[in-house]
Amino acid sequence: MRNFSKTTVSFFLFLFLLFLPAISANSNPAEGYHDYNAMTSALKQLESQNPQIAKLTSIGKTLKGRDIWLMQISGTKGLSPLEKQALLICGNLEGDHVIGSEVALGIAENLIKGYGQDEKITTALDTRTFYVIPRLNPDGAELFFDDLLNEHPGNLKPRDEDYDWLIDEDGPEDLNGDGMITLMRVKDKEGDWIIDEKDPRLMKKKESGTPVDKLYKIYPEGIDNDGDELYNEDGPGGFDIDRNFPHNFGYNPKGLGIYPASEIETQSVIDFITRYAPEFKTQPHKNICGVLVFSKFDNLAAGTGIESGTPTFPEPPRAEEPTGMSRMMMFMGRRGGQPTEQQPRPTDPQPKRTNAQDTYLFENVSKKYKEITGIKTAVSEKPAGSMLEWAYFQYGVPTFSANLWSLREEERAPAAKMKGEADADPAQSRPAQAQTGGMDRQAMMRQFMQRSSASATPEQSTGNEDKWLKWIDDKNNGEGFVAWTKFDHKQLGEVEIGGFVPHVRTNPKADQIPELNKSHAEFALYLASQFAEIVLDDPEVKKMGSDLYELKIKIHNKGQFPYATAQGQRTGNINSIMLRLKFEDDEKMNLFGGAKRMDTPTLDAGAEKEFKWVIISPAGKKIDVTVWAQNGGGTSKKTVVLK
Ligand SMILES: [Ca+2]
Ligand SMILES: [Ca+2]
Ligand SMILES: [Ca+2]
Ligand SMILES: [Ca+2]
Repeated sequence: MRNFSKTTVSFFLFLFLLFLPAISANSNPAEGYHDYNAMTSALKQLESQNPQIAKLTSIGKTLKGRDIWLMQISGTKGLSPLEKQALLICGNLEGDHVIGSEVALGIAENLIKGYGQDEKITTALDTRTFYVIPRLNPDGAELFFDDLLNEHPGNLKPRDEDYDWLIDEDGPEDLNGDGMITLMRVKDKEGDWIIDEKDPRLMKKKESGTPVDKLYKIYPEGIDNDGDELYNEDGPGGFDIDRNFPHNFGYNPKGLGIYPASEIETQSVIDFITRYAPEFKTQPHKNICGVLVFSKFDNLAAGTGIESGTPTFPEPPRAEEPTGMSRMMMFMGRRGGQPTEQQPRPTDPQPKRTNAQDTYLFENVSKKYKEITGIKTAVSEKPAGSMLEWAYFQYGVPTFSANLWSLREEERAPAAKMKGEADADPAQSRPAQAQTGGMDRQAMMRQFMQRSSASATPEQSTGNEDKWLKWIDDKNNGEGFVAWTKFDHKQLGEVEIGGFVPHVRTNPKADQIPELNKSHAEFALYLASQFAEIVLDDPEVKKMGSDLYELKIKIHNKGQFPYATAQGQRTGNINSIMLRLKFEDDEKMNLFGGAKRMDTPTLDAGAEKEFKWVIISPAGKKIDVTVWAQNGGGTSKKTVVLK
């Protein structure tokens, strides 16, 4: 009888919970956002209504057959689109960071519709090209529009996350029927979590001496579908595109990709930027002089330069633990008993911090970003394997990323505004919900879940949970957190289900999009206006004697960025500024020392450089002077007559 009545209560509780969505009526976060079809039509319409300046192409097809769209925007005057210096804008790398694609689309719309109407935009498009990839990860983004709310940062490539030879066999379930996947907390003597006494909605790591009856385990909401005692360990697949770029790439395949740039999405954008095109006999998109990313990482409102996070590289073998090969070497080359030399640990050659000579540039742009957008702070994790890092550290151009939606100034402690806290690695300081659910059922689970930010479980954290709760309570009418509620779990017994509403900390409500579009279009215009412009001044000729002339040529950079960043020079990816003389008559004209071709790796903003030659030549002969500055406005030519 007793059992029966318990079941009855559970049944009524179940019925009650079934109708909960109608009662709580949290607004759908995807309302007012473009799903794949809507995004595609919006882009096609922009192109068809403005064919002179907008050109839409697909730079790749995802696993699910969706196009990765790229909109090229360039005015009808001036150089051809490929000859103009270009700004690449790329959004929605993380599947659930859909706001990035909305703002990228908004910028495209603003630029296209403003051409011929707004003077600033018209000038910008006649001197610059904008490449806009609004949604690099359309497969992942599509889950944002699903009826069931669940955060999914990766793409949709299936993968076996728990090495049980089954793929995507155990995804989460919405057990309490509230239309979203949150978390379950369950009392467990072996748990690592306790309820935070400051706010019982939050969980924190246990302390030494915590009584065992206060300990909890945390799981994503759902049941164990395959009976391996792991809960929701292998849901719909996915690799996080913004951790798949070939810089600072970790060896942990979970969530990052199988190898650097293993994913179609990553390959498509890298290929677009760097591909050699036989029809042009060059890399046509080397005109890209700057990159603006919208991703969960932020170096505009949050901070200045780019500081990498820590990828999960494996421990290199120590000298005292010889590997097969070194054991054999010891056997062949050394007598027994001779101590082995301590091998220094291999150092990672990939830069982790902004090149010191480029810091000012990031600082200046960050300052301007805050001024233009009014967004003064952002909380950002440190990137690892991100496009932000790759485009700067490997491709070598100034690269910036805005996360567009984050805790703002008033929610942050005043001291954190300066530095330090904003840069703190959240992995070190996250409260419980951060740790992707803290699946401590098995050591293996712990290992890969904690390593990966793109596991199949709900990514519930950006750190700062307490501040988000404050924001939800004070600024969001209390919407955004599902109160912990008891639930009778058929496998775990009594659990509580609750936690942050998916997407509330990643994407703002759609009514904020127009303002973000406007301010970021303004910022994109500013960024493109900063590129280096290498100008060839009028050459000076001085007659030094009969048939002897001095030729002086000056170039200067009238842009606001250096011709090449210090990092760009290091990568060797930025072509030097090349100056070349061509004589009208090579037989009768000769250089008195020096060379006809002079290369200069860079020129700072406002800087100038003078070149001098002494030429032996009959009077009246001509010299063609050409300056080729790919990252600084292209080719300039002048002709001088020796007299
Ligand atoms: Ca599996
Ligand atoms: Ca639920
Ligand atoms: Ca499994
Ligand atoms: Ca399972």
